[in-house]
Amino acid sequence: MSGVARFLVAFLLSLIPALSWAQTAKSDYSVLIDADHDPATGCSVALPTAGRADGIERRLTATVASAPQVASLTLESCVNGRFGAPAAQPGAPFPVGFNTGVAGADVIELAAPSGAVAALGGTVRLYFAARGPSSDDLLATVDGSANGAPILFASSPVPIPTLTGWSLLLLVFLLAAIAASQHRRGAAHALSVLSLLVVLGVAVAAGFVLDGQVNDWQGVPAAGSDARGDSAPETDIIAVFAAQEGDNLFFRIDIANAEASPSSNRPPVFTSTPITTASVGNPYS
Ligand SMILES: [Ca+2]
Ligand SMILES: [Ca+2]
Ligand SMILES: [Ca+2]
Repeated sequence: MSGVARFLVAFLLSLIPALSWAQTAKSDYSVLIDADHDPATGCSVALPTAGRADGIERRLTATVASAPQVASLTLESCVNGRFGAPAAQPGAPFPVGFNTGVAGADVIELAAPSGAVAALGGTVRLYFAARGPSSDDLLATVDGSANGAPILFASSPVPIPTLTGWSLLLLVFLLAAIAASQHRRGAAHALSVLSLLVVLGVAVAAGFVLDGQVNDWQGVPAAGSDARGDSAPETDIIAVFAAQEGDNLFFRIDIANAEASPSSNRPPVFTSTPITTASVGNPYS
């Protein structure tokens, strides 16, 4: 082999670690949807260490290939026991929220048309999964325990309109007027007004944006929470959220430290050691 050929081979070999790193450094954050709340129908999703979820009809996945961004958002449907080709969802790329979540967790947001996930008005069971190059986590119940209650999400039978501008101001005015008129009528009325205000709070918080910021989640309680420290930080699920706005479903997965992913801290480094070794003798022999 000539010196030039050896040089080229050594150079190509030196690229292998960087290439393999680039291929394995991404992390997937998924909402696993049991659309008919029946574990006997759909696909099984098994994680290397965190367990498995059965009966999954849809899998919505945010892929973080190079933090701080969600590079792609895809929706897969289970057909005859296998997931079909992933369908790209609009919105990506968009930022991961750093330290904007529960207890300073990082935030991954996801969204999909509700009609593509389940029938409006239906109740679905949700699982949340995080999978990185060497770690994973799964939240299957509201508190992460084996015997905990399932995470159920009931979508509204009719799309919830987003209140903006004058319509929102009008609603505020009407509620204020109702509250004033009911003030002297006792606790029951006060409670009904309070319920209306809670609904208003959700309406005000609406206007979801896939940006890693959580102001749009104001007033939306966590759908589930999981132990911290049961996975590597970049795949450690802390809390999860679900909400409906209009014809879309929005999800949020709080991760202990998504920026701990090697993709955010360690850009590929091309080592020069093999090249030096190959060319030390006589590169022209
Ligand atoms: Ca099912
Ligand atoms: Ca947001
Ligand atoms: Ca966890």
